[in-house]
Amino acid sequence: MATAPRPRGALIVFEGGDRCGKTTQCSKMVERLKSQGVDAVMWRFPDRSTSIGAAINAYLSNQSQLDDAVIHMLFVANRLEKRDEMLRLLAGGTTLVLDRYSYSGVAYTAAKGVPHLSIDYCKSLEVVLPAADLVVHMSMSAEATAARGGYGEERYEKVEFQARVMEAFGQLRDERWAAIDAAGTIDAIHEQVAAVVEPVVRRTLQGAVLGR
Ligand code: T5A
Ligand code: NA
Repeated sequence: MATAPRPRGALIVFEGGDRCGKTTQCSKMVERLKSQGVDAVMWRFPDRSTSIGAAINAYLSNQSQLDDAVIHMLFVANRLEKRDEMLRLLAGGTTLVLDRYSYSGVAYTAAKGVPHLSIDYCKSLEVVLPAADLVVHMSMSAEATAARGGYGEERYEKVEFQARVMEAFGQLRDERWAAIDAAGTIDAIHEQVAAVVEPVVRRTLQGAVLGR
């Protein structure tokens, strides 16, 4: 007798401005899911470990200059180079928790205000990537994140630019979006995050099929 196919894993995406606590919350959420027996892994975008990621890292740390369209394409390519593995993991039942994804790609470039890199154009480049089941948007004012440790070391960590990024994120809100106030304590935020993530993970593991 054939065994039933394994349900797919969920694609959970954390988004927000620089230093708002995404990595902290992603790690805690993945640990919590694993402790519940969920097969879950965390990835970060940009993935700085690939050759495209190294070029992105040089740009972000101000060691290189690149045309706005070129760095945009590198961020897109950095997701595309992980597409097949993402699809394979999701189809195999692994839940993927991503520290940034397409929404960052669109919001940060759109915040630059370059006419030929509009929100709609940027969104159009993301459609071949797997769609998120849930976007956890960690919202915090640019001024508050600027007070966090290590702020200001990378290219986009400037209060005025971050404020434009927040505005762009606001325009990307869709039905998969959950906004979390990122200004509380790490544990309090974690409980709010778990309350939105766990139902989506459960529902997905209960039998949804893989979208585009
Ligand atoms: N980008 C990214 C694009 O332009 N296009 C794209 O397509 C993509 C994918 C790098 C940059 O690239 C841009 C966006 C970014 O500018 P990144 O490596 O994710 O992206 O950089 P950051 O978002 O800046 O990542 P950080 O690691 O700096 O910030 P996190 O992950 O938001 O925050 P975290 O958890 O590391 O915490 C930052 C600090 O705050 C403390 C932590 O201990 C740490 O010191 N902290 C708290 N302090 C008080 N209260 C809390 N609740 C706290 N939570 C964490
Ligand atoms: Na991070």
